[in-house]
Amino acid sequence: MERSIDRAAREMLGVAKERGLVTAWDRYEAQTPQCRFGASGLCCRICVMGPCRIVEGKSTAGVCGAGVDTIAARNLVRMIAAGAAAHSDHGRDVAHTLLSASRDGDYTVKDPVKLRRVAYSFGIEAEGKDDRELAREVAEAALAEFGKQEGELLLAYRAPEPRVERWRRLGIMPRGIDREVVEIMHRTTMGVDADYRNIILQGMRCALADGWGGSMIATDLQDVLFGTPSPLRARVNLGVLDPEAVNIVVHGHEPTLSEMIVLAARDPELRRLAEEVGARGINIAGICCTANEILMRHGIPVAGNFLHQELAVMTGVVDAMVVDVQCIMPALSDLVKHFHTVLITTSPKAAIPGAEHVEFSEDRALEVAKEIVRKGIENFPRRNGGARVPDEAMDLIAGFTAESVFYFLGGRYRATYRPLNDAIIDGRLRGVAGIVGCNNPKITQDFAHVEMTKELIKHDVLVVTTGCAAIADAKAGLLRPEVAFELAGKGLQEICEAVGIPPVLHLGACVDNSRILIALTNMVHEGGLGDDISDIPVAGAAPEWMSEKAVAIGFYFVASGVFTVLGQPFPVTASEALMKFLTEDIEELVGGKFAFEPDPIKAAHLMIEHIDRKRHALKLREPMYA
Ligand code: NFS
Ligand code: SF4
Repeated sequence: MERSIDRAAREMLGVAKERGLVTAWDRYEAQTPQCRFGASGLCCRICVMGPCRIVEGKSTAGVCGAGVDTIAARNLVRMIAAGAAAHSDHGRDVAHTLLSASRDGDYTVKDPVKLRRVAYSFGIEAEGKDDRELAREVAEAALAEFGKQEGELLLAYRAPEPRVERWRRLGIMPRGIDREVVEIMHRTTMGVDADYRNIILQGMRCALADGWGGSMIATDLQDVLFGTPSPLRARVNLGVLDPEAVNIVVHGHEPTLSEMIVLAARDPELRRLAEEVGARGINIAGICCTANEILMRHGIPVAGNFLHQELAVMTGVVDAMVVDVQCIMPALSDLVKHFHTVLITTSPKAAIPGAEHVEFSEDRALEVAKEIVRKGIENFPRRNGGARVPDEAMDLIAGFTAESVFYFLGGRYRATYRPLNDAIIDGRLRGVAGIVGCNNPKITQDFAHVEMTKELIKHDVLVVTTGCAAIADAKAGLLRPEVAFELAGKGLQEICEAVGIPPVLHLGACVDNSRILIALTNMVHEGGLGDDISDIPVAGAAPEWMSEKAVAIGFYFVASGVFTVLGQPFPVTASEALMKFLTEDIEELVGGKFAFEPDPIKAAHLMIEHIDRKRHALKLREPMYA
C-alpha cells in the first residue's frame, strides 16, 4: 500500500528511509497484525475481575456477565466521552479567555457583532452594554453551560424546532456539557447500564453536548475574540517552510496560543533579532487544527495535516515546534533529537518527556509567546545542514463560515441562503456533503479525502470540509476556484461561477463542524427543503478518521439527522446487534444513521444515493445534469 498520495510526504518518507528515521507508518506496521479482540469490540478492561475477552467457543460473557453488545457499546460511548471532553475542554478554555478579555490584558473582543449575536443565543440583553461588560456576561453564561445542573443546553435551541422536540422525546436533549461526559463514565462503569441501545442514546446526548455545546462555544467565542473568518488566499504543504527564515511550526488546537505567536512574530524587536542571527524573517506555519484556526483568520500558511507532523521536522528547517493539546504524537520528542528542532510544550495538560516546557498562561499571553518565538530565533543558528524542503506548496482559499456562506451565496446586498436552497430545489445542485476528520496510517494519506471529494463535486454536490480533511483537499489543489471548471459537474460549476466560490469550502478546524450544524439549520429555516435537518439532501463523511473526537463528531451529526459514512467501522464489529442498530435502526429514532465503507468512491455514492432519496422525499425535480 502507498503511504501517501502527497508528493511532499513521499519525498520526506524517502528522507526518513535514507536516514533510518521512524514514522507513524513504521510504527503502525510494527503493530500489525493488530489485536482483533480490541478491533472488534470483544475486550473489556473496565474492572479488574477482567480484563475479559469474548472468545468463540469458550466464553460468551465477561466475569460480570456482560456480553458482546454491552461491552462493545460501553467501549464506544467512552470514545464519545473522551472526544466530547477534548473539544469541550477546549471550548471552556476559550470561554476563560473571553472572560480575560473583559479585563485589561492581551485579549480583546475583535468581533463585537458576533459577540452580540452570541449574547442573544444565551438570552443576554446586549442593549446599552459595552464590549467588555458583554464579554464578561457571555463568558460567564458559556462557562455555566459546562457545569449546568438544571434545564437544557441553551445553544441546542438553535437547532430546528422539530429536532429539539425529537431530542426531548428520546430523552437525549443535552443538559450540562460536563454532565453528559460524566454520565457516560458512570453508566459504563462496572455493573450499571447493560442495554446497548440505552448506552448509545446517552452517547448521542453527550455527542450533542459537544456539537451544539462545547465545540459550538469554542467556535463562537473564538470568532468573538479573534474575528469571524472571511475568505482569503493562502498556501499549504511543506513547501511553505522557508529555508532562509526562522520557521516556527505551531501544532495542536487552541488558537489562544497560536494567535499570540502570530502576534509575537510581528514584534519589531524579534524581527530584528531574527535578522541578527542571519534569518530572512520569521515564518509561522501550522499543523492540524491550530493551522486551520490561524489560516482562516490570518492566511498563515499550513505546513500539513496530522501525518505531516513528523515529516515537517524532517525538513531540518523547523527551528521550533510549538504544541498545545490534542493530536500531538509523543514520537516528536525522539524525532527532534535527530535535528536541531526544539519541541516546546505549552499546556499544563500536555507534557511530553524530552520536550522543553514553556507554560502558556492567558494573563501573560503575549509575553510567553514572545519568549517562545525568541527560542525559535535563537535556535536558528544551530541548524546542522541537511535541509530538505520539498518544493510543494499549493494555493487555496479558506475562511468560509455559516455566516460568510450566507453572505456569499446571497450576494452583497441579499444575505440569505435563498440562492443555495433554490439551486438545490431546481436541481443545479444535487445537495451538500461534509467531509471531515483525520489522517490514519491505515489508509494512504489523503487518498480517501481527495477521491471522495472529487467524486462528489463531479456529481454536483457542494462539499464543505474541516480539520485534516480540509488540509488534504487543500494540498491536492481542490480549494481553488478554478477546480470548479476542471472537476465539478455542470450545475455546481454554474453556482461556483455565479457566486465566485470554489466547489469545496474550507469551514475551519474540527470544532468548526459546529459551523456545519448552523449552516444546515439555516438551510432548513430558509424554507423549501423540509422542516428538519434530516429532511435536507445532505450527507457527511470521515473517510480517514482515527481520533475519539471523530467518534463524537460522527454521533452528533447522526443524532442531528445526518447520514454519515465512516472510512472504517467503529471497533464494535463483533456485535451484530450494535452494528445493525448504528447502521439501520437508529435512523428511525434520529433520522440519521452510519455507514462504514473504506472505498471512497463507493462511499461517495452511498452519500449521493442518500441525497437523491432525500430529494425524492421532498418531491424535488431530478438533478439538472444527472
Ligand atoms: Ni480533528 Fe484536529 Fe486532524 Fe483528526 Fe486531529 S487535528 S480536531 S482529530 S487528526 S482532524
Ligand atoms: Fe470483565 Fe465485566 Fe469487569 Fe468488563 S466489567 S472487565 S466484562 S468483569
